[in-house]
Amino acid sequence: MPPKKPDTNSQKRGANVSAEELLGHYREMLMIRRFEEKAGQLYGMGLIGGFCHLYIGQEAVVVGLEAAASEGDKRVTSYRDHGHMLACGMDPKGIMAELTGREGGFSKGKGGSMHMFSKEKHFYGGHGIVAAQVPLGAGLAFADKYLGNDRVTFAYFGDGAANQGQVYETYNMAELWDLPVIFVIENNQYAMGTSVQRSTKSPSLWERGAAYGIPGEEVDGMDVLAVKAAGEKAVAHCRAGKGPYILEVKTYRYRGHSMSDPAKYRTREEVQKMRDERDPIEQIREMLLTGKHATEDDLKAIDKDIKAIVNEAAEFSKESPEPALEELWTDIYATEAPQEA
Ligand SMILES: Cc1ncc(C[n+]2csc(CCOP(=O)(O)OP(=O)(O)O)c2C)c(N)n1
Ligand SMILES: [Mg+2]
Repeated sequence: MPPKKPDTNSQKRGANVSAEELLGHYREMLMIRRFEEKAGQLYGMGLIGGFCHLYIGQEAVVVGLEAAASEGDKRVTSYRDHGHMLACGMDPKGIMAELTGREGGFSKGKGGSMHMFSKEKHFYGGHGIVAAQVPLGAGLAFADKYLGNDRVTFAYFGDGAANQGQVYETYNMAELWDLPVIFVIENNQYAMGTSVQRSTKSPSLWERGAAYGIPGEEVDGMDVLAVKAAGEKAVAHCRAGKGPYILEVKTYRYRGHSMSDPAKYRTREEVQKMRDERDPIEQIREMLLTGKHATEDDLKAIDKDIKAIVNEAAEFSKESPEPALEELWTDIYATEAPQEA
């Protein structure tokens, strides 16, 4: 189904973009959506335990920014992390198996949805403590500055996290030391059940950087091309040694905060309106079809391929064994078992 009211600005922007690029964004965003839908199903079947925060609706944020990143750039985010991992190229099998707590998962089944890492892909988590990843992101950028390379770190956090004190301590140091870090505020308008309007009287979150001398801007987070363009600008700023940059990306989460969410803080109509009018995947689909870059059948074939990859990941996540009991004593700071009293 095409969006009921196609976004004319983004359609215009898409006119100059190659079919290859549009198809790439389409495929990556659809991969995240199908993966998250499957994760939701596995959770419902009792195969995933603990917390699980889905990224459905926010796909354009991470896909747009990854398109602006280069090999060696780093990323760190919150617990709503599955999309970030898929977009930076981590294997869907390893992510799904971590969700089901299996040996084949990125944290050997011991971290779960919120705590996964990949040194190879420069993905530094996956953090359950709201805003804790923000100073960590500045630390990663500090390491790169110290080493004298031109790497950039993307530190993602939410609108709720943006009210945490440690964010502002980090802004101060990052600007003082000209650290190459892009602070990405994924403003999905809610922190659990609290809307931005209920949590702050200064709702323009990126403007808070001005107090520390950090430039930034607001970005339409439902438009992958707009996100990519803003990401390129921010990356150029950081790589030129000019210090940090803030992107407040306006987005929307379609599902509940976590898997149990009474959803009393917004109406169904509000969610439906966003899906109908602003969906990031539908916008690209529309560009592909109207620009005659792809047919309905081509897009169906892409969906089929993606579903096959996701199903394979789900099978792997069921077949991979649970970690052995001895694994309780590995990958931790203290390695000695507690003594009998
Ligand atoms: C320090 C801390 N306080 C509270 C919580 C509980 N908590 C988990 S998620 C969340 C809301 C965060 O919202 P936001 O930053 O907007 O991110 P989103 O979930 O929308 O991606 C809260 C309060 C926590 N995990 N850590
Ligand atoms: Mg939020």
